[in-house]
Amino acid sequence: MSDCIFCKIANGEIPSQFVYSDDYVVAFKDVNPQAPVHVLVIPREHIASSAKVEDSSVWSRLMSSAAKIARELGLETDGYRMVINTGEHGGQTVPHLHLHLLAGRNLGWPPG
Ligand code: DGP
Repeated sequence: MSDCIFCKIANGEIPSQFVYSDDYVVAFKDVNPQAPVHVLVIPREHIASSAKVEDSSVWSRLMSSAAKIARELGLETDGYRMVINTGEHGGQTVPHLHLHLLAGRNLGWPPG
């Protein structure tokens, strides 16, 4: 989508610190990190939110890429969290499906 900030990051129109990229998925550092490690994993395809996913392969690509990035960043021992905010009550602010990969400190539960 032409006015979507994450589409622009995925296609290189807006610079970002990429940590992973393949034909379907892009991962980059969050501009406003909430933990020492805060990576966003997104599909290249514009999908507005988790509620709009129709093809289950989107999930397998997103989740397996996030787990692979966590392995590559050495996060398995201490652990990490994957979060997908959806809609207003879920705290979603960017309307392009994204998975937050958070690590590097003890993360509180329940979320605020
Ligand atoms: P959410 O609230 O779940 O929709 O998360 C959106 C995240 O996107 C938020 O943590 C900040 C991040 N973000 C927003 N704009 C940009 C940007 O231009 N670049 C990067 N790297 N991250 C962004």
